[in-house]
Amino acid sequence: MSELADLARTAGLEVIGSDVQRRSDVDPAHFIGMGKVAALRDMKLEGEFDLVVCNEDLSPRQQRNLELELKARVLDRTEMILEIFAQHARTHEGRLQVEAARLHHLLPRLIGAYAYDRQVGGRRGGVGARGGFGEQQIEVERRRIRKRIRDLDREIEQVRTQRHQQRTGRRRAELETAAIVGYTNAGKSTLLNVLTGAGVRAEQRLFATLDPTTRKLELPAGREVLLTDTVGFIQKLPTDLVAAFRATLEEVTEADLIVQVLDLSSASVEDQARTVEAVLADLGAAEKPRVVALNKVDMLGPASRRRAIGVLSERYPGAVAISATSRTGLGDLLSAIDKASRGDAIPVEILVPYGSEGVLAELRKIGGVDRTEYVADGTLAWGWAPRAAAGRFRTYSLLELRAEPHEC
Ligand SMILES: Nc1nc2c(ncn2[C@@H]2O[C@H](COP(=O)(O)OP(=O)(O)OP(=O)(O)O)[C@@H](O)[C@H]2O)c(=O)[nH]1
Ligand SMILES: [Mg+2]
Repeated sequence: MSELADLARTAGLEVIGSDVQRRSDVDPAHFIGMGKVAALRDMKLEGEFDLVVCNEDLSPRQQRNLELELKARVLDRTEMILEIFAQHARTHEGRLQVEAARLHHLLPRLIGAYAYDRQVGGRRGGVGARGGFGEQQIEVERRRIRKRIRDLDREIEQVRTQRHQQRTGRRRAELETAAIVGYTNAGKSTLLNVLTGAGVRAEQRLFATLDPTTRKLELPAGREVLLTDTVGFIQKLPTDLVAAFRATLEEVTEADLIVQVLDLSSASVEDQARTVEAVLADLGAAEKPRVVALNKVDMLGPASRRRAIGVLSERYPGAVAISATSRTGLGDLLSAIDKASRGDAIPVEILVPYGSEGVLAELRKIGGVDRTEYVADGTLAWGWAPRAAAGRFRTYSLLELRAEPHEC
């Protein structure tokens, strides 16, 4: 419920109270029991609130009935999240995805919108506004929305293709890719900024980031990887949203490495970790190599810090405690990223003639150089490269026969 309050505030609402009802069954007509409905109606008559947000998803019928009883807007959790996404979407791609998700959600609710507007007159604009339609208009409106959804789907498909091409372009650069994932507000953008100077907006509110940003990250030995910051996860992530954000979420599914950021200062850090785990599994990315960063350690006292690190390290052995804002633990994190992002590395042993030092610099950038030795013909270097890129060094290789295994 406190997360729902945060969501409401992020959407620009003022939260004046919250309540929980324990029931063995959800009321199919109103979601909450009639006693609760009556109590809310009294509060509404006294002008205490003008909007109700429910932390679960409401059926179109429940939503319509509640709106009629309370003569107030009633939003469910999905709509609250969609509203925030709509407010925060900046890019063309983001806007398309949010609009598609909203329309998918709206379609079965058109009757609800109509009923509410007929009874009390529609409040246009602001959070939760749904247009009011005349009876005969509803079918026309439905058809219009279906067509718009089809157009949006087509445009989103184009965006996906473009993103795919960009990623293929990056692959050609043959750098390994890492995606930063985590619960919303965990500090993902702050981490990208502190590691790469990206200058992405990072702030104390939920879903500050919707659009992915990719930057080059230089690891201690000089190798470069591409690091992408993307949209945060949340419990009960609306399925409409996941489907609509497929283009964006492919940044995660196609990354070589996952950098998972956990907010160690949150009382719900374990729940949040479970949520992230579930979303990663949904995306088919749970088995990718992963580095876990336990962020915001600066906010904990020594004892609670030890306790929290202990609990989470059990679940994520090798997790690195960091503070993105105080810049602590970042060296260890980079080493962990370095180790985990070597992909399918194969040894490279080359002789680089003097004057071709660029080859060595390239090996440092996409793989690594462990040792060099100067000899009469040039520089001997021992290191490694991702298998996909190793071919570039073939001309200089002393390992030609070993690097290309033959099938018998
Ligand atoms: N004290 C402290 N605050 C941090 C740290 N890292 C991030 N924050 C703060 O946490 C808030 C959220 O940070 P963001 O980087 O925007 O988080 P995010 O994961 O990108 O969040 P969304 O994009 O909204 O999902 C900001 O106010 C940051 O300043 C940290 O290590 N310590
Ligand atoms: Mg962010």
